[in-house]
Amino acid sequence: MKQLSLLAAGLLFSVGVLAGAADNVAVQDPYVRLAPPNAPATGAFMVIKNTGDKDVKLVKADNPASKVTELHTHINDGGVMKMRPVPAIDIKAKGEAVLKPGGLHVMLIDLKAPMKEGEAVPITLTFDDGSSKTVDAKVVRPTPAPAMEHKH
Ligand SMILES: [Cu+2]
Repeated sequence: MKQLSLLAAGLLFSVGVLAGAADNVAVQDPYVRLAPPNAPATGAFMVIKNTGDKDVKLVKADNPASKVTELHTHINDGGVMKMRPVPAIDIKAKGEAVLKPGGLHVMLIDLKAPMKEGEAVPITLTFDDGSSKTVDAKVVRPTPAPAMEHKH
């Protein structure tokens, strides 16, 4: 009986270790930008909140809709916005990382099939302790930028 409860405790412990950082991470409003027809790539955006007291790094993203998935950011290179892969995205303890157009994003490269508005793409996020979380990102048609207001 004693051995059994020790075994049970051991199992509980390993489950806790496996869950890890992902347990303290909440993802809000994940979405994928609907790519124009025949576009080879698109971006996924979301807010990743870390409710734990340890900093977490997002080190990898994966999804079944594209052949390659990368973590990207935008940099201003002499006035031109360019995308660059980043090795990780930091989510500070009790903080959040905002993935949004023009900033950090998950890049879906080499799409296997055209996406449809409203369908969900499961995106698996892997953190630096090896734990992971999968979120369903809805495919959303990008809203056109608001028209500039002219004042005279
Ligand atoms: Cu990108």
